[in-house]
Amino acid sequence: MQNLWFDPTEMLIGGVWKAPAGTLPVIDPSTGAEVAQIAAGTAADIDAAVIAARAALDGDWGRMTALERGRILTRLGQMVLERIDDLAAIEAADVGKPLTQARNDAIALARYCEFYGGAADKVHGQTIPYLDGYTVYTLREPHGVTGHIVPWNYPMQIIGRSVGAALAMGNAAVLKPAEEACLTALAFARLAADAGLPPGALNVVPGLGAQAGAALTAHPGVQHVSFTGSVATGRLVQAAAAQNVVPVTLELGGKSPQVVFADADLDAALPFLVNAGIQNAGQTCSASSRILVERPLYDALVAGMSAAYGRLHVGPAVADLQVGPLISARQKEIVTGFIDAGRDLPVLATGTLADDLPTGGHYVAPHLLACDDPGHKLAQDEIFGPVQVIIPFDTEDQAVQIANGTAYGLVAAIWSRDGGRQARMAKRLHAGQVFINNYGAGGGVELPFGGTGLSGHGREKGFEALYGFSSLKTVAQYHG
Ligand code: TXE
Repeated sequence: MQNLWFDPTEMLIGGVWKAPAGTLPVIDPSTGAEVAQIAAGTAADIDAAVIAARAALDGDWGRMTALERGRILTRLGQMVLERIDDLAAIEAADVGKPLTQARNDAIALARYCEFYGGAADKVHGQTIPYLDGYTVYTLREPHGVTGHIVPWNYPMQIIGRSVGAALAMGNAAVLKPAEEACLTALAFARLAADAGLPPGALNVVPGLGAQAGAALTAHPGVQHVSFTGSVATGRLVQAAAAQNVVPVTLELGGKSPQVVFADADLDAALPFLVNAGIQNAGQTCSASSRILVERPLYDALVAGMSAAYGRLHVGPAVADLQVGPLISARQKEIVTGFIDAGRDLPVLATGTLADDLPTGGHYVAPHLLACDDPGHKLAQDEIFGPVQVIIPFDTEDQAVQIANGTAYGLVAAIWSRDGGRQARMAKRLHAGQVFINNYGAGGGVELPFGGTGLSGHGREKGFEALYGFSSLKTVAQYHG
């Protein structure tokens, strides 16, 4: 790969770039070709990283004021902005993301650094009126060493929201990126050092989940674990952290519905209905894979979404079409397995695979399916690919029942012109974020994000994340 300002095979531990004992291949999902090698970090590397993080807390990093931490993050955001095109090209080759979408991720990473840079010195404690002779106040303190397990679907955004908030609060971070997506994590760490982040404040150990990941979540020197990924791995992470009795933030994906009522502005809704299903080839935790539509609007909505699907083209990341490849052969197998399991559902429309696709790439055409049965596997399970089902409903109560009728609860949207209905639905839907007449609100870094049910617990993004990455101390001073 060209234009790298770091050695992809190295790990960052305590400010030193170290060669690993072994490496893993980096496969370009657009072609199937090996484009680099990354470290296969071990439990010993994780141990060294945790020790280095603790040393940073006991050293320069731990002594820095909130203002100084904020300045470093703000500077880092600026440096990310200056490297947007390089970061986008690296991400496109590493995870197969179409260039425009990869670029948007780099912009979001910069935005997280700016937001948390600005917020670092704005997290205040309280004074609490109490008994005569006492002064009582609260302090927000860092947890200490924070472990960050990041997936491959939005590496830059998830690093920004998790590591950015942790550093702003004065924690020292150990980051284990996904084995399929380590390059932008390393690129970011290199920029962070150049921005003035002291050695050990951010450590990056690439490696396999079952090895480096498991070692990090079980390490007794880690005081907080932040995990984004599958439900199955989330359970393991929470169980491992429980042994050390440390807090965990879990963001585990979803089966997010958009509920479209007959009075909705369909033309305004259509781009959101489709894009929320196919962005990043559907490999998005907050993807909207269920479209619920009130029956009188069913035919018009199906016609509109089908026409939009007809305009979707799938190709390599560098072709920058609407849809790129899936991350891996394994993910393609999972998604095509779901499409097979939906053989009983009418296919309303599909996207188009570009001509002359590289044979080693992991391409799947987007599928739009009709589904009368809200209990169907495709209407219940997270697919994590470009597949959406349309489910009709007749009443508001039924819409709520279907929308809330999965084990997940990450995001939901309501499309209606009726203000009363908007407010009722927003209260009744099980989700960490509800959007009214939009979906995603542009992904704002300011907006607290997280789930209920199998979608996980804890909140990231916004100021809420700063509370999550800190511990509250109450000080009661008796002075008579
Ligand atoms: O996830 P894993 P996978 C869902 C999505 C997808 C499925 C499988 O449905 O099809 O999960 O993806 C690390 N201890 N999501 O297998 O295993 C791993 O190295 C500690 C939704 O990639 O959860 C990687 O860094 N860590 C999701 C991270 O966990 C471990 C995003 C995620 O991998 C570990 C990704 C262990 N024992 C997948 N095993 C979302 N919420 O957006 C693995 N890891």
